[in-house]
Amino acid sequence: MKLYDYAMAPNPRRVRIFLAEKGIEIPVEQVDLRERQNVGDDYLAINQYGTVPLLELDNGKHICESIAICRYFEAVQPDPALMGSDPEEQARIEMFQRLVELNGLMPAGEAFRNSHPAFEGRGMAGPLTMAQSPDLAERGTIRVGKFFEKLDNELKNKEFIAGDKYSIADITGLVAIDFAGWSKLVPTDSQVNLKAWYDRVNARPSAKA
Ligand SMILES: N[C@@H](CCC(=O)N[C@@H](CS)C(=O)NCC(=O)O)C(=O)O
Repeated sequence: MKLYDYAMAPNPRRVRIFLAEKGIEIPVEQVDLRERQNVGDDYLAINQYGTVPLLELDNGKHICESIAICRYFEAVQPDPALMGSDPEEQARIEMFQRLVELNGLMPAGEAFRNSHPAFEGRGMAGPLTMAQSPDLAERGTIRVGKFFEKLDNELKNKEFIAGDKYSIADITGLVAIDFAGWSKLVPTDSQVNLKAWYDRVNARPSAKA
């Protein structure tokens, strides 16, 4: 088994944090996105989408998509549960994970990819050549601001995003906020619930993964 990773990239970090929380260690191979190794023939042969993370199983098969990879490890090693333990909790955690991914992580990516000079011609992750879109960067920036507002509101009376337990929703939330910071998008001082939650999850040893 091996995880194809890129240490600087946000999505593989979600998997690394998840594994650290579970205390699982597996071999890791770096795919250098700056050198465009992810769109070389060798990598595309195992993942035609040209993205990381990618999990290679012992049977030689592959699983891409961060949450699918996390789902695999949750099934292999249920403790500690990071995706819920009963039907309602599972649905609630999935709901928040998805909300944070769609409204925080993806807009943070839109803002960054569509404005940073290093991503010229790389408006989309993977092998497609796609021009940057300043409109998408602007839209991403606005949406990240709205996301901070909503998350601050959500965290008014809760320790973690999905309730009283740390979960995959917090992992995606932490990674989304750090990624937004690459575009200098940060919570405001008045977003005290969000900031307190951030400090809580960022203080966990897994945040360094
Ligand atoms: N939804 C995918 C997104 C994967 C993704 O976009 N990964 C980025 C790194 S954070 C990537 O591989 N980028 C390749 C590129 O920029 O060409 C997941 O969660 O795994």
